[in-house]
Amino acid sequence: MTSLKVYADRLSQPSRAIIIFCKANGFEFEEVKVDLMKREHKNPEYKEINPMGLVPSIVHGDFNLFESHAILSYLACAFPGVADHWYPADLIKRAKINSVLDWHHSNLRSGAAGYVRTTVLAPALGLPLDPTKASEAENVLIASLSTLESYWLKEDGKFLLGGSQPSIADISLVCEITELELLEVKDCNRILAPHKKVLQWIEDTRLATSPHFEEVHSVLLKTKAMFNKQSSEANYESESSIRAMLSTI
Ligand SMILES: N[C@@H](CCC(=O)N[C@@H](CS)C(=O)NCC(=O)O)C(=O)O
Repeated sequence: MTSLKVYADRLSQPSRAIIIFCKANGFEFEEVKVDLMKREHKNPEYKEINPMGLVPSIVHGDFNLFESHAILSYLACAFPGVADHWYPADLIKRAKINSVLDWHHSNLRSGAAGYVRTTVLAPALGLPLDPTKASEAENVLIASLSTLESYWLKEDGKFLLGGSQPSIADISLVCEITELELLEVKDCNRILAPHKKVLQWIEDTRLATSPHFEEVHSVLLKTKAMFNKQSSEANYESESSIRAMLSTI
């Protein structure tokens, strides 16, 4: 069997999406940690794999690939036995999933990643806090969450585009939003609590990919506890600020 290596840091949203997808589908793969805090993604050896110096990336046999959406669709097609709902063979269903993924990168991701980077992550990255950029990112994030509710989650199914089972887009977008776990609880609540459909969809995606979802997210909970100088058992069900909001639905 051709070997698969996933180069990732679980603190990175797209890295988590790839790892959860591989685990949920029972792939045999090696996870190679590229430590973002140690700036290992800028090492020349890693840049041989991903010249952009970002995570995630994969090596499958002698084929290298970066960009998480491209990786997810490649893996869904390259490995036999991946259930059709992840990346349907039907051309129109597939095109719609690609449409959500493209929307994600220019909307939800720039808002969520931008907000986290300019607030709680800035000190850890040795960057100054930037309230102007944080406020701009928050506006993009809130607009994106509203679009998720009013458009991408408008149909009856539990998942994006009315799906009754998750696709690669569900994992990708949910892992983007779970980065908000790192925020102070009041900020996480202010941004997410009004978006009830989004909260339920995150929970449904967790349940559909459990226990891998919880296991892959445990590092995020530990990091949040470290930021807040608290202890953590990394138990998603009891420590997730996002899940706690479900009780308000
Ligand atoms: N569009 C890329 C984004 C990759 C990306 O931005 N990765 C971040 C972590 S989430 C990274 O490696 N950041 C390191 C840096 O910017 O120096 C994907 O979906 O794979």
